Amino acid sequence: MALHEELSIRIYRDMVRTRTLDEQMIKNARGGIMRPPWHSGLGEEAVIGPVALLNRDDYVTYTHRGAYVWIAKGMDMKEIVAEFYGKATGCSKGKGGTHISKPSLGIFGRAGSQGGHFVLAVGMALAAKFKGKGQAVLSFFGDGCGTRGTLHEAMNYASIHKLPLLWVCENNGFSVSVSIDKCWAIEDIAKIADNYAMPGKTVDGNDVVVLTEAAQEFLSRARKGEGPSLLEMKTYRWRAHVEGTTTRYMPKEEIEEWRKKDPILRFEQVLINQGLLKEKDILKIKGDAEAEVQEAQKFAESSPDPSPGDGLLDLYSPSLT
Ligand SMILES: Cc1ncc(C[n+]2csc(CCOP(=O)(O)OP(=O)(O)O)c2C)c(N)n1
Repeated sequence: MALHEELSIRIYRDMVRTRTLDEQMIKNARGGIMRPPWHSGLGEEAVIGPVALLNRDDYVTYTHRGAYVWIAKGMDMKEIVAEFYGKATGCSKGKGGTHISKPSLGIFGRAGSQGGHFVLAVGMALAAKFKGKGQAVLSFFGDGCGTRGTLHEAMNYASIHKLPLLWVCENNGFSVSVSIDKCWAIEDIAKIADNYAMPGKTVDGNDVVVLTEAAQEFLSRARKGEGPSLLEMKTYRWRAHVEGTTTRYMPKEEIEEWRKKDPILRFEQVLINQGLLKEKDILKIKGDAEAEVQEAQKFAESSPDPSPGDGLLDLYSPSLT
């Protein structure tokens, strides 16, 4: 299954938009005016591909490098930056911080306890199955949090009940400062799919075309009622676990090697070779992304703080849509 033109350009544009936002958020975190921590996903932009395949009413869970998911699923940058600034105009009215949510787009925040979201994804997939409208769940998880026991119960249950779910392991080689070989006894995490009688595949996580094509196949399987699957994308994070912390455990040569595999530059070359993009289109996309991020930044800075009296509002919602 090849990626069609509209999808390819949309993925490329969203990769550029998110990288531009990520770079701005790194500055914001350094500047000390933004209180919540920033977990950069620079180098992991191929995540955009599978998300770009989702419909508005599909559900998605994200790791703490979630900007790629929020943007590709359709969130407005303004409501994201404003949320990080704790402003009343943020997507959770300034009360969510890093736990970005947008229920109308199938984004329900993030489990602070790593691995907590495995079972929440199963709940979403059960809901999707009961509704019977062909919705699917795309659930990202890091290689570190994949070592939690919740993974077992969630994958086992999802497979027994043939839930419409695609697990994507965003394997960037580290759990904070602990390297993958100290967390997993196997080399390819996708191999665990066999234990749950579901298909599993490991792909080059910096090749957005290969990754998206694999996700396309697994998502269509999920939508047909054939059950869950596991896709492992091998990638690397270019920066520290969280801004402001050390990268001493990351060999400099290793970072350089991975920077050469930049998923955006690689995809850009593919699109140029296919005649889908020209140099001037690329400049325009980058310029537009920069303008969009600056507008979001200004919006967040000039937005009002939430009023203290609103602190106890929105604690319970009878409906998530
Ligand atoms: C249950 C639990 N244990 C530990 C932590 C602290 N913690 C936060 S992020 C993280 C590592 C996550 O690594 P990974 O899942 O690989 O995601 P990545 O940071 O590589 O994107 C840990 C151990 C936590 N939040 N919850």
